[in-house]
Amino acid sequence: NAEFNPQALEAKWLPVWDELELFVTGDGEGEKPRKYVLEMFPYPSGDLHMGHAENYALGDAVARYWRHRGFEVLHPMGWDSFGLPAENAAIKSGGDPKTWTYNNIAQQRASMRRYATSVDWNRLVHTSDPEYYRFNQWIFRKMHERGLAYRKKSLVNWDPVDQTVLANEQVLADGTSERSGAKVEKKELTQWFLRITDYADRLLDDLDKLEGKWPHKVLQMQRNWIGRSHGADVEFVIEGRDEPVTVFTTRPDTLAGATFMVVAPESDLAAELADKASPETRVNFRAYLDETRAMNAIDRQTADRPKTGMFLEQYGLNPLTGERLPIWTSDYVLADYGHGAIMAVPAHDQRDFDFAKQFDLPIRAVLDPTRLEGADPEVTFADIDPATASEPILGDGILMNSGELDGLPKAEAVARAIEILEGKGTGRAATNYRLRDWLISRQRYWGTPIPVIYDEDGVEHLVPEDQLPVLLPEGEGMDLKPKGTSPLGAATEWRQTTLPDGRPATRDTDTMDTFVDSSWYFLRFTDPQNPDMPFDPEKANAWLPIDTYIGGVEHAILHLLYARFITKVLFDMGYVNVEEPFEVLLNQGMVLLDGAKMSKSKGNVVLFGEQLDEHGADAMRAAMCFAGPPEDDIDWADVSLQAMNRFLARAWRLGGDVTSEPGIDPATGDRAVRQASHRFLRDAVELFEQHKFNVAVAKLMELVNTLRKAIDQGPGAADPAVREGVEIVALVLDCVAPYTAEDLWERLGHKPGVALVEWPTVDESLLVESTTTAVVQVNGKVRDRIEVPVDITDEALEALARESEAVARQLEGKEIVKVIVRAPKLVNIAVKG
Ligand code: ANZ
Repeated sequence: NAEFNPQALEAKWLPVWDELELFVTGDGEGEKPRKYVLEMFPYPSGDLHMGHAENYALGDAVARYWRHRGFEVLHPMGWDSFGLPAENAAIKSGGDPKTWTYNNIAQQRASMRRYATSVDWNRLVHTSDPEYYRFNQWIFRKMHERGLAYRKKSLVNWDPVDQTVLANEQVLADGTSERSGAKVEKKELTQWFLRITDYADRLLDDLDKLEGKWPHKVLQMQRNWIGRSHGADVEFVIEGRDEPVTVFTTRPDTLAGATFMVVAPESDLAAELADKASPETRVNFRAYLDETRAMNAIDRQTADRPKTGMFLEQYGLNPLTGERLPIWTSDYVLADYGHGAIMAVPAHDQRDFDFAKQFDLPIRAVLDPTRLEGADPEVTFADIDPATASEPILGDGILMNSGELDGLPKAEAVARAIEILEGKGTGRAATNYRLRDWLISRQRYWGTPIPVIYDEDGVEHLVPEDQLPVLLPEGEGMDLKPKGTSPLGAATEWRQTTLPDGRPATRDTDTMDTFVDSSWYFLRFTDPQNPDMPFDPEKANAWLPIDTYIGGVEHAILHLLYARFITKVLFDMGYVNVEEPFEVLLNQGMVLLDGAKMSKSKGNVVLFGEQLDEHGADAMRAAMCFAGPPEDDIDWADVSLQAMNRFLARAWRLGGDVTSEPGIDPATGDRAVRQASHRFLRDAVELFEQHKFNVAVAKLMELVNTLRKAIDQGPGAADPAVREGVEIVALVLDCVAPYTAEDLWERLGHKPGVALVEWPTVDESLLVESTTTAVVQVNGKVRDRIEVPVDITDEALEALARESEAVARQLEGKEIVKVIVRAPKLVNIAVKG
């Protein structure tokens, strides 16, 4: 018997598979039903890593499964190849981001081939190819035509040492830069935005359709990110000011409980009000503003931070009660949410409560929860009055101190308050979103040039479609070091251009956020070589939506939101006929080592290439599927690739032992062996479709054991049912360990290409259960379970039950008073003494 050698199998089958081109897919025009299976495409930052190994093992199991089930499967691959790491590597080494990127792609591609992911290699897409990014520019043009792309001045985080814009995540809690340690400043830049807020309602409402198909957690994260809240805009007259100030509140019912107002320190209103205050307050305000600017948004919103702020010496008037409300400024009010000003209701809002306690401001309750039906009669209002107690009243209650709202519960009071405000003309129902428009300008080199030019008056003009792509100039020799403006600004020749009418113009020197690239790549895969369009709508529609999208939860918010947004925009333009691109989303867990995330700094990185060399692709792939539910993290320290290879060898050896010829009717073989194989086939369908790959592999292991026994102990290697079973092993094994499966298939006397072999029809007559489990109870307590024929008689079942040792022990020295038998499921023996 030959030895199982995973490395030899790879060397043997890779060239054969290349030749056969098993996974080349048409345009979906065939008769077969279709599936589009996609893994999130990799960023080429070196070789593949263990996270990729998991992602592609799971995704490929799904793709291979559907092919066996008779579907035409689109399973493409590409690279998300623009972005900062390439640029930083180039700055460090003095090279060119392009060289670095395409070298890494070549390495990842070679690894992926060895890993045997069943992709259509004719459909490769690299987002840094001009053939791809020209359509980023095309989409930008189309969006601009529809008013969905616009320019606006905006404040960005600025690192004065590294001379670069920072993402919020790069600003540390103390307001310094993660890169240079410098105090981060805010700087105003004119930037391009995509109007995703126009789609906020659709992006939110359509999440309901994905319930049950996407992880609930991801849906919730998307909902929170969009952050829609319903409430009211309320106008407050300000003493000594012509225009009233509008505030947004979700609780107009609490209007009579407002005891002060707060404005965001960096709002225009705060500056204006401070200007009218005493000289001392003006100076203090400047200092407070500087402190606020140095802080990041996340810190500002942490609830348990001590409240800071100051009185601006101005007053507003409560539109309901006419009461004078002092106006304060504090950093817990954000300039870019709602109207950047609030009415503070300390009795019913935690932050306002903390602020009022800090600065000794009045607290007046307007909702009494003790008067609600079902309230605890022991608790009186005096016990919980926020004016004296240590916390506000946040929930429902009956309105009081509120004029005509008195006596109403919260929900009714909210509606009534809006009616009253509308009647007076001092307020109206309003909705607010946390979602902001998508800022896409980056002062970076390695990205898609923004296809806009400016004439001598600074007026913007889109680059005409027939002049696309705006090519990125060669990076070789270019100074890519951050210096405050985009490196493209230094490409003087590239920068100078002309308008169609011959007037001189200069190019926009920023590049696009690389999330633009990944927001539509899945559409390009349906028509990857199209020179005129991002894709032919007919081809895209033949495949859409993506049936299963597999990737890490780190993309739960931005990537998925942007991809959903661009899909909806293209839907509105008539290019695709679906509004949601991803039908089912599978978020795999992380691959950890000894419970910790792998990272270079911890020195605990398990290298993909080393694992592959040492144990082979099949053991890695099968182990990734077997390690547990795909959503859970895998601890690589608990995974044994040696053990997995022992299993694969066991499966593979079956092929050498089968002695019956192909083509003999398996129905003439052993029934019990056939039952095991066909029950496995039935279970495997459900398990693969529910992504329970680990259970599928466990059951495959059981079937291999059953077949080993059948060969060694009977009915023997010549039984056609044994051959049938081993063929089923090969076919299902292909989903998780394709090299072993292909070789096993060959050993059974077949031509190469097990990946395209169709799933056998399950013989239903073999699925009928002929035995069942009966429960034996003594005095109602379960004492034993016994396997019995489904057609057993009451008498025979009772006799079997009495023979059970566990039951006999319970009966010892006792008197049986009654025996109830319900064949074939239950025996209950009542005893006394
Ligand atoms: C009065 C009030 C009373 C409020 C009460 C809440 C409870 P969401 O749900 O997140 O939309 N708010 C409004 N604009 C703000 C800003 N720019 N910065 C910080 N806070 C702001 O929150 C809406 C509530 O957050 C609003 O309702 C307002 O406080 C506050 F018992 O108004 B509320």
